[in-house]
Amino acid sequence: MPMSRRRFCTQSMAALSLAALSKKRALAEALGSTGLGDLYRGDFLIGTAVSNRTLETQDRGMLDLIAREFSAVTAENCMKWGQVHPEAGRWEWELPDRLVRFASGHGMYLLGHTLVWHSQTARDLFQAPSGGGRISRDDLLRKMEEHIRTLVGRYKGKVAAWDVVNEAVDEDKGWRRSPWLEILGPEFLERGFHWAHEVDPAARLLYNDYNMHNPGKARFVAEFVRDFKKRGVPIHGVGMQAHVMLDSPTIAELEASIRLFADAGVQVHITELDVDVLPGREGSATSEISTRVGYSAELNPWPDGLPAEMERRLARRYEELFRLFLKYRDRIDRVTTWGTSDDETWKNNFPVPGRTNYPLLFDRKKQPKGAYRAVAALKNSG
Ligand code: 9MR
Repeated sequence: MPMSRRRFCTQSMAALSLAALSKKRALAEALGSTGLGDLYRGDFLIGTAVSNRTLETQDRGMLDLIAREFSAVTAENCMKWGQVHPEAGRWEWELPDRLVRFASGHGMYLLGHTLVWHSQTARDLFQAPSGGGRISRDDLLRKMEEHIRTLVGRYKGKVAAWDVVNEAVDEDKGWRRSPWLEILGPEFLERGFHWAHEVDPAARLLYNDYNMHNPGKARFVAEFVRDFKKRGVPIHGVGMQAHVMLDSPTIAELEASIRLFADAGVQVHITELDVDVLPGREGSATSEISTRVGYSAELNPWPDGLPAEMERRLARRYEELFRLFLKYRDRIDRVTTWGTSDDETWKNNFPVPGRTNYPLLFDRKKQPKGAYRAVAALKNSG
């Protein structure tokens, strides 16, 4: 086991207090099963994203399921700039605080998502404080530093890893032309990593993006990661979101990217795994958040349940993905699905609104699906 992974495991084990451990065990026993997180302990963490709805309603059923099945949780929305810091001087701590308490209470590894992103920002983020016009470089740097210091500082020692920068690369074109890039240049990335590290030196810091199987994008990311490491910018991991479909990307494409990032000297986190089973249209195979495709019944063929053959295909897809992840268990720290049960997935509304999708491991009644059993069987069968 390489050094970084050993250190990482020791850290997460230390975080697992005895009280939390026995609570988790009692819960697993009461429910009569061992969760995926336990099955994969020793390989990598198994995570899920926690929705605002779950935190707002304190949905017991969902929270118990998450505590039993997973060893890591990500803030799906509640720590994004626009939600936690909707305008200068205003912070909304209620939901992130609840998530932090839940994760600490169950000894779970907590992912902060995300410090710097072009989407879901505060409305006034890129406006000059005096009103009118675009913010200056110095003012934006000041805002960014204050945001990172406040957020990372509040959860120091509680958030184990941060997605410091999200989606800053534009497929084959290099840096994404976001306001961050236009105002600050690519330097904004390293500033973010340095500030987060200064505030919480123990937190693991990640760069996170989608379509990381795209060789052009992956090469670009691996190159700046190498450059960061050479120049002492504190980056510890690359997050491959992995919003995939049944047939694409191929396992070979994903494998090539995992190797590329591992060779660049960082750990890999699979950060937002889900498998879209619905028919696509041009544009639907991307996770670019601005993509929209109009609704039509032919794009929503299974509103009342997924046919058995599709369930089997979904299970086979999850199985081949987890086989790949297990092959790289020394380089992969965590595999997180983007949500727990099919009723809460963003894929019901993206890129086509109002569909019935089936991308996760638990169905709409929170029951484990064939895909879950396939993932569990990889461990149960030794
Ligand atoms: O799952 C999130 C959804 O609830 C939000 O409406 C959406 C808005 O931007 O963001 C979703 O999560 C995204 C994540 O933060 C970054 N990678 C892509 C995810 C899916 O859009």
